[in-house]
Amino acid sequence: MAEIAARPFPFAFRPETVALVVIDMQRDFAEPGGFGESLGNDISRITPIVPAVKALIDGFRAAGLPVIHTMECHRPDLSDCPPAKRERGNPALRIGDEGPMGRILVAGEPGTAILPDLAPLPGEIVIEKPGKGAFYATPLGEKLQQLGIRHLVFAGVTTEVCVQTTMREANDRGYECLLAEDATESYFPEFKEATLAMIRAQGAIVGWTATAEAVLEAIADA
Ligand code: TIU
Repeated sequence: MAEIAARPFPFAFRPETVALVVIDMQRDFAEPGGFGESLGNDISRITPIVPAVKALIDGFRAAGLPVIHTMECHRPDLSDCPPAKRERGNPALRIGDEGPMGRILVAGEPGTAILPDLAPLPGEIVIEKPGKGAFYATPLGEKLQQLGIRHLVFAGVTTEVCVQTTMREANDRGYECLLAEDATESYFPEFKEATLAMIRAQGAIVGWTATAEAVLEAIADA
């Protein structure tokens, strides 16, 4: 077993059963005129994590380990978008509305694309997801089973929404989950800190947290 220096205690994993899951590093959450800004958020908080996310992606690729990308988006006819999700709150632009980067959170539009520095390589798994969790209404579970994956390292945005939801889904499905602390971000710094704390509380009730550097050291040694 290899080990990542993590909190609340070291994260043991087998190199042949670990994958990186990069959650929703899309223009819609990081650039002006996208979904994140339409909800009233300070989107400038997101791009500073790109170098750490990129370092993780590069490290997993260099080690020959799977990199899985997710994208929150909906079909053009919005048949997979519950009205409750579209009607929630008082956003400047709703899901499916035409914005400066195309239709908000609609698959195939410029705004839903993954940030260019973090773009998937041909052959990497890309999961389009209609919900906050990446297992709900997607083939992610089957893909992980096919690959024999048991340990998941998470990065991406936002910490307390899509990342935490997916980690909880994964935890309930029996995966050992670790979140890279400096490769995830929230629009609310206090929510990020609270999420990291609640994940590792109670003896890693949801999972572990560690720096991207600690993950990369362990991957390189494994
Ligand atoms: N609003 C917010 O914080 N997040 C989302 O809507 N989606 C993701 O976290 N990807």
